[in-house]
Amino acid sequence: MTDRSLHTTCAYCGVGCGVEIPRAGDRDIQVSGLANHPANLGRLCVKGTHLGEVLPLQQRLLRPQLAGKTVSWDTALDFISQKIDRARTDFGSDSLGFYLSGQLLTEDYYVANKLAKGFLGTANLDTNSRLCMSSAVAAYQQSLGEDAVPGCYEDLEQADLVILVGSNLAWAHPVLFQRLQAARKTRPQMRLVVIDPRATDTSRAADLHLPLKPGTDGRLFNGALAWLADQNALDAEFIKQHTEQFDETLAAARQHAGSNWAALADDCDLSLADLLQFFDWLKDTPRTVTAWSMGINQSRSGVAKSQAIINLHLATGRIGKVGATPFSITGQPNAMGGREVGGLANQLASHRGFTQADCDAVARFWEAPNMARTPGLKAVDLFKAAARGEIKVLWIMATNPLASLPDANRVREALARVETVIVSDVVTDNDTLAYADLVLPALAWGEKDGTVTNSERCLSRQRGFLLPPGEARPDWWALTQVGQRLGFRAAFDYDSAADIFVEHAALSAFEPAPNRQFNLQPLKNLTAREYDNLAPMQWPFEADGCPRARLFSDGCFATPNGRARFIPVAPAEPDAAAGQLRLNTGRLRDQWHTMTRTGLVNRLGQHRPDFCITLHPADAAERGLTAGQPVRISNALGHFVALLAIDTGQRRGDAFAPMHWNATFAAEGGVTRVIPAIVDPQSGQPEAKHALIDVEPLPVRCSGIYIGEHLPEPLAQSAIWFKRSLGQQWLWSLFYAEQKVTELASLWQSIAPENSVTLSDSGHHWFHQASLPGQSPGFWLALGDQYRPEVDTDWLIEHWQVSDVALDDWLAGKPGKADPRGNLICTCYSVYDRDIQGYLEQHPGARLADVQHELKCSTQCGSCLEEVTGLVQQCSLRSSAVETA
Ligand SMILES: Nc1nc2c(c(=O)[nH]1)N[C@H]1C(S)=C(S)[C@@H](COP(=O)(O)OP(=O)(O)OC[C@H]3O[C@@H](n4cnc5c(=O)[nH]c(N)nc54)[C@H](O)[C@@H]3O)O[C@H]1N2
Ligand SMILES: Nc1nc2c(c(=O)[nH]1)N[C@H]1C(S)=C(S)[C@@H](COP(=O)(O)OP(=O)(O)OC[C@H]3O[C@@H](n4cnc5c(=O)[nH]c(N)nc54)[C@H](O)[C@@H]3O)O[C@H]1N2
Ligand code: SF4
Ligand SMILES: [Mo]
Repeated sequence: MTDRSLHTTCAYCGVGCGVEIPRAGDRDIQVSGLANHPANLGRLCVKGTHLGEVLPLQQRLLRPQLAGKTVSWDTALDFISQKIDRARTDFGSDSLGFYLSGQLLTEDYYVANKLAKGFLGTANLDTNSRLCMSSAVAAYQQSLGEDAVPGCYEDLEQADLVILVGSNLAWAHPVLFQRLQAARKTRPQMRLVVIDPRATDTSRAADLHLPLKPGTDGRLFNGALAWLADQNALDAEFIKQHTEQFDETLAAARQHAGSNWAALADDCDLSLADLLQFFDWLKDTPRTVTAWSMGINQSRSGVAKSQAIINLHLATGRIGKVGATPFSITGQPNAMGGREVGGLANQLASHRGFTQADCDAVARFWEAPNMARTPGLKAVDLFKAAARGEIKVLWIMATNPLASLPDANRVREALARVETVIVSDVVTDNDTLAYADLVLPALAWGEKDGTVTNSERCLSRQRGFLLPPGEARPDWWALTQVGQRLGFRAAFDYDSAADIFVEHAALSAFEPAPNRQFNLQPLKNLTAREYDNLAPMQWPFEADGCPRARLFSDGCFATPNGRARFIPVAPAEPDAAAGQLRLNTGRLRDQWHTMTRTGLVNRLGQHRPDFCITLHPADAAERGLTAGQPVRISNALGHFVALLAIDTGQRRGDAFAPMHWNATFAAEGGVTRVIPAIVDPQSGQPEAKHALIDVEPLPVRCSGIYIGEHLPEPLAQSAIWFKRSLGQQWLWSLFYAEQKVTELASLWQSIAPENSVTLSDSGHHWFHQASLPGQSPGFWLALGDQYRPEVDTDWLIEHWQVSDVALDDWLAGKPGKADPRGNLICTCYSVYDRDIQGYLEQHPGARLADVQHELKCSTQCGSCLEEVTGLVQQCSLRSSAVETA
């Protein structure tokens, strides 16, 4: 650390990369990867690289607001306490609800849990991790005895076979993916298998991609177990010494998968050759890591599928060893910390459940007067109870449920029904904030202080390096103030995050169960200074206090008898689609969830600027759809509108749309409006990846682009719009079903600022008008009678406010030479696909390293490495085809 630099942890994904901040106190910063952080060793992905741009104050929530009016914290906190008090008296403790997030710090989470479960007497406290990790959690608990991820990142580097199931690691956990790719370079014997119904940047890097029928993973893994048993390729000694229930489990797997491998391949819609290749590699590779994520968890049988994966690892003894482990990859920066403090409604702090003994132990430690003794409502059920009017006060913190829970239209009705909705957030605008009675301004990344735990159980500090803006306060602080007002002064008398952390560590070491892995004993006496300087470290700790990278290496599991449990499973599959398409939803490389932060950064919008739904070309053709046109996606629950994209990497019958857009960024909302609230019966995790939908063209008479600060009423009325941040201004894409260009142009003219300049054609097919650069308020408008006005958006964004381009080009919104650069590939160095293709055309035989050297693309954060590699490969294939011909 240089004198003024500061070390912290990235705000985004569960890889948990260390970040170096050059100067404390400065909002305009260029962050870099922390060289000695064990998660990233100096690397950062594109989201991490742009962390500094997410800090501007324009859209920051700065003061508490009650019914839309600014109030003092005192008024706000009194209001909450009175509402909670009244609801408890009139309707009982279970009329209260807390909905938290894996983006809170461990300290925030700990205090919320203590308040609800220990002092208010309700376990109606759940978290968005329910939508994310809860299936893996339940599987670990049942199979291994504790919610404890057995492996570590190094295992992905040391394995000879890495299987990624339902994970788009290249986009969702880019730094981990880079570590994997770097290891493959140095250890060419390593193989990568990717199991995902659609082609992704991750699958394109694989030795074998299994584009299976969605939802058939359980059958595939059961088949693998049965096949390995037939081949006598299981670890009989490990099974005998360290596990139980093997025979029942193998019998169930055989029954589910059958023994006709051709039929199994058919059921999964795979070729028999690919299926057997996968099984063969499994048989021959003791060092196997199976890493899974949302393609497994977000399903009606996410727990059973996770168990089918764990069963396979137990049966081959591939757990707790170097390069051999089942490994669920967590999504959010502190999903793991949340699990450690009991953030789920069916857990108590420190990996405890709701047994009498656990409840008593926690109650004793907290000296809790109103200990909750039964599990509370899981996320989807909590909002269903709210819709029935049973929840009177709901406190939502660091999550945007109206945009991320399934069946958004019902979630909206639920929020409208709750008497008091409190939302703690850091931005002024998101879908959920619109339904808040009371809004509380929280400290954001860079301002807040505490700890997070990443996917490999590594605990690191997020450190504040900026002064709190306005009246924003830590989330934990707001909770403690309410606790104190409700009469629990001593229990919530914390001065700092450090105070809370040591209590959390002490509770983890209090009356520990014999085989429980989670125990922060060595950290329970940290001084404030030691906490401030805490270096990243993995739990659990050896007797001498040294961190341990792998769990269960001695074959002793966290169950009461120390044996791992095989679980017989036959995972249910999603409903069949009769004439409908199946909607798969997930992530893009440069956006984070509901876009409240990444959606404000121009550069992060460049990689995939539009909200698109992707179909196979044949499905699009069958419906008479062409790329770029707006389409209406619907089912009985609701509808949303997106633009059509076409990709042969999409299976026939399947569609994919990103989860990111919502009512804040698109007039007709996002994907969750059509996702049914079907949940896994054990974990309560919603099936977010298999909704059945219809897709039809949206009639469009006229479309437009508008750049400005606000969308003026004549244009907004009756428009279907999507908006994208340009920093101070927004760019709206507009579509109109009824009006013609001339009608809209004349409506607009009635309010157009003076001195605007116009360009239009005599046939009234298009109309462009803009304020001259430097004029205020600035705007730029194009209307046209096709799906998109013919402008080069990237060029326009760069030039609409500068006066050094020809007026006609500027008004036309494209360069005279008509030289659009295509799609942005490398956000760090602004390199477009046409730049790369142009270079490759001029330099036949150029290799990836030449392109990187010349254009610099993929040399900074590396997030685009797969795409650049793909372009180089395409080009060399094309030239060898030409040579062969
Ligand atoms: N850029 C970016 N990164 C993120 C996030 C973000 O918002 N943006 N969010 C973070 C969070 S919280 C999470 S949980 C993680 C999620 O990380 P991932 O789980 O890797 O991401 P997803 O895109 O949700 O889904 C992964 C893949 O599952 C596939 N899939 C769908 N159905 C099936 C199926 O039936 N079987 C199989 N085998 N695969 C299927 C999808 O096609 C998709 O490619 O990402 C984290 N990282
Ligand atoms: N269809 C579909 N739905 C999904 C998924 C999917 O793949 N498909 N994925 C699911 C998954 S895995 C996840 S994790 C969820 C994510 O869904 P959400 O948690 O709803 O998404 P975010 O946009 O991350 O919401 C975080 C909110 O917290 C605010 N915030 C940020 N930092 C702080 C802070 O320090 N304090 C406070 N109080 N607020 C803060 C942000 O501005 C934002 O409004 O979505 C789930 N929903
Ligand atoms: S991989 Fe990217 S988003 Fe995830 S923690 Fe690292 S820098 Fe942040
Ligand atoms: Mo997640």
